Amino acid sequence: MGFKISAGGLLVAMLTATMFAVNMANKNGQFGFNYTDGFSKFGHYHPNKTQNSKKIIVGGSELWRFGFNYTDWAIKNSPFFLNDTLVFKYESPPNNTRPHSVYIFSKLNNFLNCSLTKATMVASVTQGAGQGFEFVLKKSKPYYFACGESNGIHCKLGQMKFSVVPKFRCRYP
Ligand SMILES: *[C@@H]1O[C@H](CO)[C@@H](O)[C@H](O)[C@H]1NC(C)=O
Ligand SMILES: *[C@@H]1O[C@H](CO)[C@@H](O)[C@H](O)[C@H]1NC(C)=O
Ligand SMILES: *[C@@H]1O[C@H](CO)[C@@H](O)[C@H](O)[C@H]1NC(C)=O
Ligand SMILES: *[C@@H]1O[C@H](CO)[C@@H](O)[C@H](O)[C@H]1NC(C)=O
Ligand SMILES: *[C@@H]1O[C@H](CO)[C@@H](O)[C@H](O)[C@H]1NC(C)=O
Ligand SMILES: *[C@@H]1O[C@H](CO)[C@@H](O)[C@H](O)[C@H]1NC(C)=O
Ligand SMILES: [Cu+2]
Repeated sequence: MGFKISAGGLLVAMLTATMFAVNMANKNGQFGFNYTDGFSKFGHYHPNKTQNSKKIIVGGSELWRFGFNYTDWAIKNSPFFLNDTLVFKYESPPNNTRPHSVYIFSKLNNFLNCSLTKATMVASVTQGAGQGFEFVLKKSKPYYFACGESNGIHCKLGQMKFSVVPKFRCRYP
């Protein structure tokens, strides 16, 4: 009897220790604390929701232009994360004789065949100037982007289309 009770006590102690360890793992993403990563020395978590979100210039140094492979760019620059900001930069007319814009499709089919009549303009030909047009990836869903100019020619032949699916960012990668 006495043995059974103390074995039960030991089991409880072990479970408690395990739960404690799991709590540590969940809070910090790994075992053990790193006080520099959002924890005070009392172990209280102070999230900084904007700390990891990034601004990504679409196309990098190529910016948003005709003939650059944005599908390839998106693949090479993924993953994208929730609350990351895509920055579309393109000069306004008349300096830019081939002005661009930014459209969003809600349906994959329309994106695939560049049906811009089914898309929504999010940035006009003038909105890419200066610091560029900023678009925040707020939802965990696929986003389908394209340039809407020249009756879909920029989308179809100019390769000015890409999709991204923002992921939840792991706080402690
Ligand atoms: C704690 O985090 C800092 C900043 O991210 C890092 O430089 C340091 O190496 C980490 N220390 C440990 C023990 O993980
Ligand atoms: C959160 O992180 C951002 C980017 O690193 C920084 O500019 C900002 O000051 C931080 N805010 C707080 C409350 O720590
Ligand atoms: C653009 O890049 C994608 C992904 O790397 C590739 O599959 C496709 O063939 C490229 N398109 C052209 C026209 O080169
Ligand atoms: C994104 O930002 C909004 C507004 O700042 C915030 O409420 C939300 O929690 C953030 N989401 C993520 C996944 O960081
Ligand atoms: C056109 O380019 C000139 C010279 O770089 C610049 O001063 C002007 O602001 C530009 N105009 C527009 C509409 O971007
Ligand atoms: C593209 O696909 C959509 C949906 O299947 C269809 O409604 C539209 O007519 C198609 N457009 C073209 C130009 O093929
Ligand atoms: Cu264009």
